[in-house]
Amino acid sequence: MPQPKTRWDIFCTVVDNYGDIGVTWRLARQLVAEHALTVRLWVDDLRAFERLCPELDIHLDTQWQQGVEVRHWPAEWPETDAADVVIAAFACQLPTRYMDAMAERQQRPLWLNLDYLSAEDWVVGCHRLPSVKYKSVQRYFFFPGFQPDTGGLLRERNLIEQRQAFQRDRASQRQFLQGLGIAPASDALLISLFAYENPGLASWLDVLAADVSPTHLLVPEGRIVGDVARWLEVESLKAGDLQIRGALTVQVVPFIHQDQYDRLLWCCDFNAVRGEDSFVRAQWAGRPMLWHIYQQDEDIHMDKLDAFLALYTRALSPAAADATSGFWRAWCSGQPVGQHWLAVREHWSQLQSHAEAWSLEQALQADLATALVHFYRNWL
Ligand code: TRH
Repeated sequence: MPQPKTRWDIFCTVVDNYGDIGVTWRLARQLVAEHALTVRLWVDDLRAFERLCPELDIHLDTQWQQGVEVRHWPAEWPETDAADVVIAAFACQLPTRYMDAMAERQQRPLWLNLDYLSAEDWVVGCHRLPSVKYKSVQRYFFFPGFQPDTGGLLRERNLIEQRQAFQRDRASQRQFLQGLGIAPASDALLISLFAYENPGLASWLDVLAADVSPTHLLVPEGRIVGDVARWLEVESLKAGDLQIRGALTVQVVPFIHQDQYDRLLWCCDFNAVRGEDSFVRAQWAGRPMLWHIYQQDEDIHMDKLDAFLALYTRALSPAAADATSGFWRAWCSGQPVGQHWLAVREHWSQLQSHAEAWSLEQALQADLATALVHFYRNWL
C-alpha cells in the first residue's frame, strides 16, 4: 500500500520586504518538487507574495501554485486540521486555534521554528534544540547556516551544475539578458545592485563613472533606485530606463521571478545583494559579491556581518580579506565605498576564484529542505 504523503504546513508573516516570503516560497516549492510532500503555505500578506509570484490571485483564500497549496492566513483563523510537520518561519506566532489543533492530534506534529540565517557561532549550539512547549507539543529550533551542524542553506537539486552550465554558455546568457532588454557592451563589467537605501552609493557610482573601463549596472526596481536617481540627477527612474554617465551605464530592470533573478546573478561579474535570500543566491552564483545586511536595532546586524566575513574571507590572502571586509563594512554603515571598490578590484582574480570555491564548499553541506526532511525522519 502506498504511504499517505506527509503533510507540511509552513507559516509566514511578512514583516517587510521580500525575504520572509522569498525564503518560505522557495522552501515550499522545493519540498513539493524534490521530496514529494504535501505542502500548505500560510501567508498573511499576499500582496508581497504577488511580487514574487505574479500568477497569484490575491483575492483567493486558497489556491495552488507550482504544486503548493497557498493559503491566505486570515486574522480570523478558520477551522483547520494540523499537519504532520509545522514550520513557523522566522519565529512567527502561530494562531492559538491552530496550536490547539496540533495538540489534539493523536500523533503529535513536529513543530519547528525556522530561524533567520546567521553565521554566528552560537547558531551551531542552538540548532535542533528543544524550545518551548504548547500543551504537549514540543517546539524545536532549526537554524539555517554555513557551518556543519547547522541546517545548511536553501539549494535546489542540481543548482550548481545548472549555474555552471549557464555560465559556460555565452549565447544563452546573451539571449536571457536580451529578453530583459539588457545588451551590455562586450567589454563592460556587469554588476547587479539590489540593496536598501544607501548614502554610500554615490561614491561608488562616482568611481565607476570615472573608470577607464566600462561598467553596466543593473538595478532591479526597489529601494535603492531613489539613490541612483539622485546621483543621476533625474527626477525618477522606472524599469527599462537607461542612463549613461562617463564609463558607467545604469539600467533599471523589472522585478523578475526568483528563477530569472538567479540567472541574472549568474550573468553578472559582481552582485550586490541584501537581506537573506538574495544573499544566499549570490553565493550560489559563484561570483564576487557585496552584502547589504538587513539593519537591526543597536547595530546587532554588524555582529552578524562580521561573523559571516570571518568565515567568508578565511581562505583569502590577508590583503584580499581586508579589502572585502572594508568594502562590506563601509557599505553596511552607509559610508563612502569608492576607495573600497578600487581596493577590491586589485584582488579581482583571487576574489573570482574564491567565490566559485566558496559556492562549491557550501554545496557540500546538505541543503536546508533535505536537512528538514532528515530531521523529521529521525524524530519519528
Ligand atoms: O527583501 P529583503 O530585503 O528581505 C529581508 C530579509 O529577508 C531580512 O533578513 C528580513 O528580516 C526582512 O526581509 C524582513 O531581501 P531578500 O531576503 O534578498 O529577499 C528578496 C527576495 O526577492 C528574494 O527571494 C529574491 C527575490 N527577488 C526576485 O524574485 N526578483 C527580483 O528581481 C529581485 C531583485 C529579488
